Amino acid sequence: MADVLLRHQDEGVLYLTLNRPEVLNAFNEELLEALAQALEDVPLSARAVLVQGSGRAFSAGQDLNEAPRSYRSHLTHYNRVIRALSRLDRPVIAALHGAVAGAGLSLALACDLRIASEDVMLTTGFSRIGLVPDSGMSYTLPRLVGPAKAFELLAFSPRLNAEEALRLGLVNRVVPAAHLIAEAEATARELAQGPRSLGWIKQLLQEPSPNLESALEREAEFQEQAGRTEDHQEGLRAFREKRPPRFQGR
Ligand code: T3D
Repeated sequence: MADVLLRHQDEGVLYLTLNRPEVLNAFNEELLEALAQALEDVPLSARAVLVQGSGRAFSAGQDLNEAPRSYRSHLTHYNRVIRALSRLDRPVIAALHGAVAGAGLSLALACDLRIASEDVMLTTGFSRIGLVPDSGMSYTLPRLVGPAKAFELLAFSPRLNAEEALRLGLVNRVVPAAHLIAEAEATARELAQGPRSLGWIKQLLQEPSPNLESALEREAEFQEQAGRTEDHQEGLRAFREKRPPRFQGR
């Protein structure tokens, strides 16, 4: 039987491919466990992660043929994946094509950057089967589109095309289907050559400060750490020498 999650690393990018194409990469326990483990164990040599789906979709969300006995315990698998994504101190890019539904959309929204192909179809999907959003979507979605739009998207579960998703800010960029992988790879490689401070930038945004005062405090704390990195020194040298920086992620 094929692996439900494919992994390979190249040029500092860890590629994770959801691989249950016969069910549009719907999540079962095996896939969630594999994804959680992969995200918890990203090697230090990987300075960016790219998540994608095999076949004709990114992911159709929970495998509806494997409904859980207890939703609360089942969600521990999803929550492990989302926590690992959020805690990872390196950027994660989602390459989206075809259906991105339910928990598949939750996964995408928990990534740091979303690149979509023109054939993408996004839908929250939960209300269509009488459920509430999970895997962090009640947190991530309103932060991207505002609470009123989030309610609309969650209550009616419309199918959004690439143009609508881009307009709402659910995806960063839309590219022709034939260019999706190349574009996502190029972006991931560029991030993999970025400075150590990307991890702190991610942290500042993933866990937003509750008010201006605490934002100022946290920025000062992270800037202190970033200021001590080799990458900061390299950035300063490159500026003086009028050349692009060569960051090592340290
Ligand atoms: O469990 C919990 O803890 C709760 C968590 C819930 C989180 C969620 O993700 S809730 C939302 C779950 N997802 C959905 O409701 C989406 C269900 N799928 C669809 O509505 C449609 O498949 C799509 C709109 C995504 C795509 O439509 P289309 O026409 O392009 O493809 P299709 O023919 O419907 O699907 C192709 C095959 O994939 C098909 O199998 P078959 O007939 O060829 O043998 C279909 O049954 C299968 N498939 C699609 N989605 C799922 C699935 N099988 C299992 N689970 C799925 N989610």
